[in-house]
Amino acid sequence: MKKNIDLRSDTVTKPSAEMRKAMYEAEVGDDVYKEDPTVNALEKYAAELLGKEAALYVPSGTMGNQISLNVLTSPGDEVICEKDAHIFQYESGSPAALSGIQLSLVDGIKGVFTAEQVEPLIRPASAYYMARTKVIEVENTHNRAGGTINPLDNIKALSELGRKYNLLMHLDGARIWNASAKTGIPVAEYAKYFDSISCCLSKGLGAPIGSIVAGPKDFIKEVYRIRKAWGGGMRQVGILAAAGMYALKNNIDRLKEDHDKADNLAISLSKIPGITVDMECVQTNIVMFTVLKFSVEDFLKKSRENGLLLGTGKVGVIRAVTHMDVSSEEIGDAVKIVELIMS
Ligand code: TLP
Repeated sequence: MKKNIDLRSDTVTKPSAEMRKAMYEAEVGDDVYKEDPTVNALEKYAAELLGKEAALYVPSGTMGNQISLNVLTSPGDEVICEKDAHIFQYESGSPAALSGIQLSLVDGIKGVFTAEQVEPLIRPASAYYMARTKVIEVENTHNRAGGTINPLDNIKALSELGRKYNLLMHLDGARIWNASAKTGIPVAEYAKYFDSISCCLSKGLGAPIGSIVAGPKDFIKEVYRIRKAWGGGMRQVGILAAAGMYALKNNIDRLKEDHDKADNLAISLSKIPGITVDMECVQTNIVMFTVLKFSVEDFLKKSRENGLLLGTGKVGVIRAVTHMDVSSEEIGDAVKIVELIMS
């Protein structure tokens, strides 16, 4: 049977033979006692890569974001983020449920909002009857906007504003590696403007699980405490951290290939009558498109019947994500399937 072409997400990648070998050979210990040498090495390596004092391995990007927000805020505080931010759209209402905080949404353009937009949203410190503005959150690359990159100058301006008003900065850098691979700007340069950063090993980097939270030592100490409180203390988890280390050492540079595949896919799809692609948003490994002839559900069903798995973005939008387990040839086949459905 022909294998499906799976473009639902870059999370669908499976560990390669080399990654599995690293996992098999990993030295392990009880990480709750901080005795897992492989986890310790991963955290040290990731902290250095991100230019932060310390880092902690957590099971998922959602946990990384939510623990970070929990540590940075107190109940009743407010976090400013983009209206399509993952923490708002796709994290099960956790800011309210787990930390008692509310989100203030900014209408970004292609996922990017500016300091000028944020400043009027910052609540006056004297207004005791209002939520207290505490954090500005930035997602880079921005998933729901289509993998768009937040320009470094814009991030600098946001962080200057944050400093002016005593706000903290959190980066959802689930795909910061993609931003860095595309712009050539080191991840540490992006991370420099943030107090905390969460970034994923299990998206384009191809590890089966895991994210990294990084920041100052005292912040990470608290992250460690909350991770345990939320049931995220793990034991001989070096077996998984080895995959994360392999991913960081071997799979960052190759992300450019995923970006090229996304470019090719977007260009080909945009030539198919009845399909619209916002080409300006195709900056990394995500392609968002709309179809005229079918509802999203019908289109997804038809593509699945033809061996092509796609996902969704914003309402009415179809999402295709390129990754290491899909070849250029398969991207060509995916285009043929869409042509067939639309003909
Ligand atoms: N994104 C997933 C889905 O949740 C949509 C995907 O397939 O893209 N931040 C960003 C920007 C993300 O895109 C994701 C995952 C996360 C955080 C959460 O990571 P996990 O899935 O590890 O909790």
